[in-house]
Amino acid sequence: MNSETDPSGVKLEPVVDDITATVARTAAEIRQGLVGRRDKAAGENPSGESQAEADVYADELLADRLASIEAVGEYASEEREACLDCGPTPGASGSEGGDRSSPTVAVAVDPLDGSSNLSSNNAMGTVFGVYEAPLPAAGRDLIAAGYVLYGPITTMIVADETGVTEYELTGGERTIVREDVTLPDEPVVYGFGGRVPDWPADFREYANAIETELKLRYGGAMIADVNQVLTYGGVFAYPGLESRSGGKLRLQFEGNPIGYIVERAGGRSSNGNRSILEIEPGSLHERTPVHVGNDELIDRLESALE
Ligand code: P6P
Repeated sequence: MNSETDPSGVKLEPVVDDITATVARTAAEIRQGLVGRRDKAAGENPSGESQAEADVYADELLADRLASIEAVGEYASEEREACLDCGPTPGASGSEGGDRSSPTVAVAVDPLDGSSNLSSNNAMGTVFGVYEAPLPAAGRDLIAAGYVLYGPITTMIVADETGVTEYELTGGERTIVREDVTLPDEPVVYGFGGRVPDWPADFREYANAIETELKLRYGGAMIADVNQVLTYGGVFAYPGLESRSGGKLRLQFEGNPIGYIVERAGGRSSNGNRSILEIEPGSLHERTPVHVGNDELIDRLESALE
């Protein structure tokens, strides 16, 4: 769809800008709310992982704020079983979606990616994908994606059809610090998840080669590790494992948004044999192997896994 206007004549950018501004404002409250919410919550997320109180808090804030945006028809998160219906079916424009003058979208969120880092006080993030289709949707249905990184400075990366922009967030307001963010040509860092004995032999062979060429940067929060790749060039992977061939990361909430961002920044994404964005989803919380980074490194990965 033309990024300028869709058939109903509405610019897509305002929809995306409204969502990113809402995430930026909410991120300030999420960060402040981390203190005192480091303990485990009572429940588990739909992927069977324990939740921190901060996971639940971040999800409730984001659901409340994003669901109230008129153009948001669905909200889904890693922390809740089903989609929250908050309007007409995503992808509908004015004609199908009631008296709306803009297309409706679905927002998929990982409210606090890497929340296990709360115990060790290391970086974590909030990931979001804006799909112009009902969830679960393929990554090619994304019209924008982004993440907030709770590092020494709170920063935000937003990718849409025009490219990738980095902001610093102060008091929930966005200040552009880098436009047209692209992966540096010369890769420097790598970060691979999972345990080495659990890596399939073909991935281990690839990793052995990469380890002789690049510097290890792995911190246990995808957003922080991918931000290293986006900043210095390199490759991040959470591969399929011997114990679970689908790997650990969720397609809707992690793989698609990060794959979209890295591809918009001139890199590649892969599930091991094709772009993550081409995966036809089966279920909302399905997992996928995730490999993102400089195109030459991903080309080599796909050759190694053939
Ligand atoms: P491991 C965080 O729980 C997460 O979903 C990603 O942010 C991160 O890349 C990965 O899992 C870390 O997994 O097995 O290294 O703890």
